Amino acid sequence: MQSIILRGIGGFYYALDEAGEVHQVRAQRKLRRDRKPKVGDRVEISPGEGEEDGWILSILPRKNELVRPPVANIDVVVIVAAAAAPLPDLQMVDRLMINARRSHVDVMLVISKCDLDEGFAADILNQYRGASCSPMRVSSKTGEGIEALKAALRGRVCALAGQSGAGKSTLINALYGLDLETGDLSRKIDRGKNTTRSCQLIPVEGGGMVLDTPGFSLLETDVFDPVEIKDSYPEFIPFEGNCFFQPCYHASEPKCAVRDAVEAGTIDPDRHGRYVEILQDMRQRWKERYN
Ligand SMILES: Nc1nc2c(ncn2[C@@H]2O[C@H](COP(=O)(O)OP(=O)(O)OP(=O)(O)O)[C@@H](O)[C@H]2O)c(=O)[nH]1
Ligand SMILES: [Mg+2]
Ligand SMILES: [Zn+2]
Repeated sequence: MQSIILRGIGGFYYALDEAGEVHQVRAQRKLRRDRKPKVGDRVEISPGEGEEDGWILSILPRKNELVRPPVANIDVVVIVAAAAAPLPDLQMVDRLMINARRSHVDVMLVISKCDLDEGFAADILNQYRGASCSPMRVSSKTGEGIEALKAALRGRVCALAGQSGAGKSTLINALYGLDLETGDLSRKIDRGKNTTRSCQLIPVEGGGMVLDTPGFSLLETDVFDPVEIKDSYPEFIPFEGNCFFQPCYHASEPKCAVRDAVEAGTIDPDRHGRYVEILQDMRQRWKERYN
């Protein structure tokens, strides 16, 4: 019977079949060894009889998959960053974008809590103006941007990702009238408290699905050849053909058209600055891996 995995907790999975019924199932040993089922996976199951658990027999081919958050078959990753506490880590936002693009998943950037700091929200949106991520601002408190975001996500499978406390679960509640658990920020350090503990896929009106994921406080990019990082920066594309060196890292090479565009203000300097930091970090880790 074909089903989709909504949730996995402590070795159990909850799989929704085509008739709308949810089955508690476990993964067969060979699956656990080869590749673990992920939330969003389409699977073949044999449901259990009565009180018995059923089994996942096989995982159907994946359209795409992400490592962080660990989900499969996603149409779009909605990165949520707050315009107020917790202070957004924009390098983490950039790394999330790189990971998603490398997995061929669309990216959207949503600035949450706009009711708390309009100015900061505008500043962040401006940094991502060329990044092909349809930057949007929302407030789950005032309702600003909620209808527009809902329309943009309609009929798609979307995973919300970002720092703990950014307001992901609150936003899903505002979008779809749900009652997911949300949490305060820790008062001393203005950080989230990791309220959401596991990934959960929720079918919503309009034929789409939304995925709530646990926030993180640290995110590493997968290790890959540093020369490929620039390919996840759409704002570089119009310029990079004119760089003197090919390929060019757009970091410290002379006659770099991308850096010229940064100087001219066409490419955002903060976003480029963080790109160079991520590049240096990746060079280090790439070297460690192959030496
Ligand atoms: N003022 C304001 N507060 C918000 C808004 N959205 C969320 N919050 C608050 O931010 C805090 C964290 O919200 P959550 O939805 O639990 O955050 P989360 O991203 O799901 O966090 P984790 O589950 O830990 O990853 C809560 O106290 C919310 O009430 C908003 O639009 N405006
Ligand atoms: Mg949450
Ligand atoms: Zn260059």
